[in-house]
Order: sequence, then structure tokens, then C-alpha cells
Amino acid sequence: MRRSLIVAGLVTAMVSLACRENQPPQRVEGPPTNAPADVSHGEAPIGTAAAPAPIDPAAPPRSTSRVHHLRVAIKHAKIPIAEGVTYDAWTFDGRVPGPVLRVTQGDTVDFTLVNEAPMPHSLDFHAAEIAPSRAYVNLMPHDSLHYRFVARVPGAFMYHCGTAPVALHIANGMYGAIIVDPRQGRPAAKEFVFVQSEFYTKTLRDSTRTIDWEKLLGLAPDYVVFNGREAEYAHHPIQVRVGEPLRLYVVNAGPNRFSAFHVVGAIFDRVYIDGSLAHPLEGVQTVTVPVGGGAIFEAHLVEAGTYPFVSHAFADATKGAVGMFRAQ
Ligand SMILES: [Cu+2]
Repeated sequence: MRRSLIVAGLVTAMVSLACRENQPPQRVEGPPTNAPADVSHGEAPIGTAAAPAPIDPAAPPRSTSRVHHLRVAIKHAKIPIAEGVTYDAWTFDGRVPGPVLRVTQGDTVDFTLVNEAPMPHSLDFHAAEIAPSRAYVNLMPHDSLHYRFVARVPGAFMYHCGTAPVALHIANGMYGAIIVDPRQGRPAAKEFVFVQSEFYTKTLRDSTRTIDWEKLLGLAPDYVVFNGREAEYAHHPIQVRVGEPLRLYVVNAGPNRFSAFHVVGAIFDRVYIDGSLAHPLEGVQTVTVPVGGGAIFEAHLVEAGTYPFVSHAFADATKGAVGMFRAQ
């Protein structure tokens, strides 16, 4: 019995060896060796600033209104996520990320959500304190929902579709940022909003991309992006002035990858986790923005030049989580 098992094992080993010898050698792909851009951390080619970026990174201005009538429409839409790459997305207001909303601490948000998509969706405001069972319910196609909340806590907050499976709805594009300014305001600065997120794609027959659920569960995105497009602000560098105070509202929509937010060539003067005024970090290089979280970064650039900003988790920067400030 034992001898026949040994013989069977030997035969199996010889057959598998013979099969392997008949196979062509597997091609092992190495890392690319040509840098996309001739600048430190140049993970993507740097474009000219002459053409504006598809999504303006500038923060919307503060409003003096104390009651904000906000209306968001859920729509399915095809949106570009990289040069020549179109994604079959689920969106708020037909764009990814959804619109940047901005209110002031203590203001009332009078909110209406309209579902113009052919399937149930919802919207969850991280800036609200409210019963999800009342406000974040699934909204059927052609239906609408209305409620109010008071934005009690200042910060940079995420909003997103909360319909299960939530990872699918977020990965398909249903997220955005809402800024809640402290009642007393913040010092004057040039302000930008960056929403980090991931796309997990496979190609359909008509060459548009759709979700690849296996890639999502395996945490292997094709693209990691700021404001919905691969290396958008490397292709369209953001103009700033030397020495002027910058304020960056960074929200990480995920659905999976933590952001290690860093500006190359700068040290953050202050970082407000989520936006809390109580204990800002001072003199820090890189700060984690967790999935579903936000932070407010204040910095200045000391001399003229190009300053990349990245997720310092560098596989993600390679996949598109990179942009450039051009200081003049
Ligand atoms: Cu949804």
C-alpha cells in the first residue's frame, strides 16, 4: 500500500515537472524604471497650468446664510476618471465627487434628496447628528426625502451613500465633502478641497469601465485619486503664491485605503483632525486621514517651485493620488 502511494507520488511529480517544462517561461513584470516627471515625487507627468483642471479644487466661499436649503439629486452617469478612461458611475448631482457643501457651525441644513436613478440609494452626512433609521433610509427611484439638522461640530466631513453594500455604492462614486466652518471663522487663507477615493475597474464591451468586486474585496484599486481623476492636479498644477497661507480640506472617501497626506517640501503649520479646534497638531510632516474621515491642513510654501502633494502610501501615489502646487 505504502509502496504504491510512493510510486503514485513519483509519477505525479514527474508529470507535473514535464508539464511545467512544456510551458513558456512566465513573464515577471518588474517595476517601471522611467520616471513620469523630472521632479522629486514626480509620480505622474506634470501638465501646464494653462488649462484648468476638470474639477476646480478651490473651496466654495463661506455663506452668511443661517439656514441652507440644499438639494442633491442622485443620478447614474458616465464620468472620466483618467485620460481616455470612462467609468459607469453612480453619482450625487452627476459628478464624482459630489458637490462640496459648506455651512457654518450652528447653521441649519434644510436638506432634500431626490433619487433620479433606477435603483435605491441614500445619503449619510457625517456632519449630522441624527437617527440613521429616519434620515439615511433607502430612497426608491423617483422618490425624495426631506429633513433638517443643525451642523453643531466644525470640520471637514464626508457624506456618502449608505445603501448596502456600502463599499459598492462608494466605490461607484457616491461621496463628497461638507465643510462646517467654526462660528468665529478661520484666519484668511487660500483654500482647497481634496477628496481621496479609489476606483476598482473592469472593462465592458463598449470599453467603459465598471466595478470589479473581486478587486474591491482584495483592496487592489486600479486608481487612487484626488477629486475623482487620476493625477488630476499633476496634469493641471494648482497655482499658489510663495508664502501665502494655504488651507487644505482633505476628506478620504475610500472605500478602503487610508490616506497618508503629505506635501513634499513643506511641513504643516497646523493640522486639525476632522476639523476639531481643540488640539491642532503643529509642525507635522504626514497625517493619516482614515477612510470616512477628514482633516484640515494649514501650510505655506517657502520659495518658488513645484511642490507635489501625495498619499505617502506610495502604491496609491503611483495609482494617481498625486498632485502639484506651483508656487510663484
Ligand atoms: Cu447608493
